[in-house]
Amino acid sequence: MQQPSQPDQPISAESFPTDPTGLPEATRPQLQELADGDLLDLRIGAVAKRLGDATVRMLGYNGSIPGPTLKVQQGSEVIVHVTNDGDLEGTVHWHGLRLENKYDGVPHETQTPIPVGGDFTYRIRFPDPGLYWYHPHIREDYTQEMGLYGNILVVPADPDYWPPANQDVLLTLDDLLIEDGKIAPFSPVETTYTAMGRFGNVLLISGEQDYSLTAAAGEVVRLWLTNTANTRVFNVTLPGARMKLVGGDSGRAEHAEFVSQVILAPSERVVVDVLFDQPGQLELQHRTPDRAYRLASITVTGDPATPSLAERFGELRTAPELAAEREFFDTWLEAPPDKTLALIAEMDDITAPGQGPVIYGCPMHPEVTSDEPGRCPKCGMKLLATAVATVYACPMHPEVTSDQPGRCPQCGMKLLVTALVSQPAGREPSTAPHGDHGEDHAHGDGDGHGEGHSHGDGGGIEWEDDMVAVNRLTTPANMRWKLVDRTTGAANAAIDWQFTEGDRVKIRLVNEMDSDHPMHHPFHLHGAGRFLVLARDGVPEPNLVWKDTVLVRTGQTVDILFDVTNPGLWMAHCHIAEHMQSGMMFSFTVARNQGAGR
Ligand SMILES: [Cu+2]
Repeated sequence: MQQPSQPDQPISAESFPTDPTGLPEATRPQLQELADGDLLDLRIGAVAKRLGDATVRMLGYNGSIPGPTLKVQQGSEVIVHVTNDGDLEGTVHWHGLRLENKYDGVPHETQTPIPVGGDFTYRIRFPDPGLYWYHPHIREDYTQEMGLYGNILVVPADPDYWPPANQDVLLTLDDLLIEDGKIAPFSPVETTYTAMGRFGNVLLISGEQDYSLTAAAGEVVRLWLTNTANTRVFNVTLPGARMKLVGGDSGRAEHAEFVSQVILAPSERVVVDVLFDQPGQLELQHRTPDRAYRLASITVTGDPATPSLAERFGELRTAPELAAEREFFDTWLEAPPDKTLALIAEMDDITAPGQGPVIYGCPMHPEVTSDEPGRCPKCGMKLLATAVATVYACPMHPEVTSDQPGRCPQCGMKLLVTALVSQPAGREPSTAPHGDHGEDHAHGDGDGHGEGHSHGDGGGIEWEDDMVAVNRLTTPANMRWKLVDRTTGAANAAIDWQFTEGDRVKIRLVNEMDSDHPMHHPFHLHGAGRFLVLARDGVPEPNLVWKDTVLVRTGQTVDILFDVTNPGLWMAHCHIAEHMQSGMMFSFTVARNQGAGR
């Protein structure tokens, strides 16, 4: 196997450029309908993006954030000529597509990175209907946060594949970390925020802070949702309208199902149909156990929908191709796993002071302290050492610290007792999105979509960054995320799985609590195939859908059945950008099946 793509080549600059002066303003994504054999030019370049009163420098495909939406026919192939005028070398990964290996966009393994000023031509195929997306695969923590993502809608060959809908609305769900009117700084040489991933404090829905849409009373709107955030998990609800789950990562669901909320981990897709039965003003929301955030405002007008699909909305269809998979389901459920992969973290004592007395505390639970190293009884996280001394710091300028109370010389703000020291490894206010869209609603009571079971309040999901001070200091050097093959003991790039085209492989993903920082991970497999979730914590998956990413909650065990179809060298990784960048990935090979005649 070739050298893994980590670490990325450092570039020699103090920081990435941040000045938006003179740049074209980011536009909204264009819909690009492409026929078989069509050519699309896709240019990566800098744009100026207005966010409230601030204008920041971001990156876009063809000048828009998100990039253009590609609408293509199932079974077709298109040619995409990519020009890189971005900030660093790049590739384009076509997420979820089972395509030819050499166009998968994995740097060094399947293609040479496209240098700044260079170009590359991809031929991409669409064997499966549904919703997919594209994004870079180098310094994804930076490039994806900067706006490099776009959707692909693959129209099924079977016109009756989806139930009828009046309109299609594609929404990318993202967040961006803004500090002092600027995008929080990135290091060009290393990924930061590797513990929790970089949570944003501004939500961007299809690139907009205030997304709005209009529907007619009685209309059925199909919402095509993609989570393009670095680490934030979204729980989408639409109070006042009926919502029907119809599809997921790769195509339709086994059963259409009425739901009150849908959860999307980074890179996951969900397709829901929504019936707006009466005129009024509604809000699409992201609900955590503590808060509700507005994702979009929806105006439902009094004009009657044409045609009226209200009646047919009540139909709950079953997909025959997935019903067929049910026939063998019990056999796979009972079979021992072919591969077992543990998801764990190793964290250095990054807050450890050099000398003097120390106490140990949990960064997530400041009330938990101990005289000795150990783990937090509440969340299992490694207790971090801190000096028993008080340090004061400016909340706006973390570089300003003092051992005395006082005021910040830069902004005059009162220095606060910090996190890091006085309260062991302490807790700061989280980076919960605020401002226009961070509306505090009544307590969401989390009426459970029924996925998996819960560990702690968040259901095994870190909904916000509750340890900002520590998180900011974590890098691949002091925080190592690992995928460990429990059979061979190999970790990350040392894992050497080999499959053959046509294989079906049962993989067990174990998110171990015995880890320095137990946390959820969205596990992604590249286009060597696609998989079904068999069971979560032993509970058989009630509604199947073909997937490329599965959320493995804290402490959870998820069994998947991987249908291996495409030969080549493919990646498996956590889709929290900062976790992948800190090494939580490996590649595996799929040999061509000589007898398959493909
Ligand atoms: Cu992860």
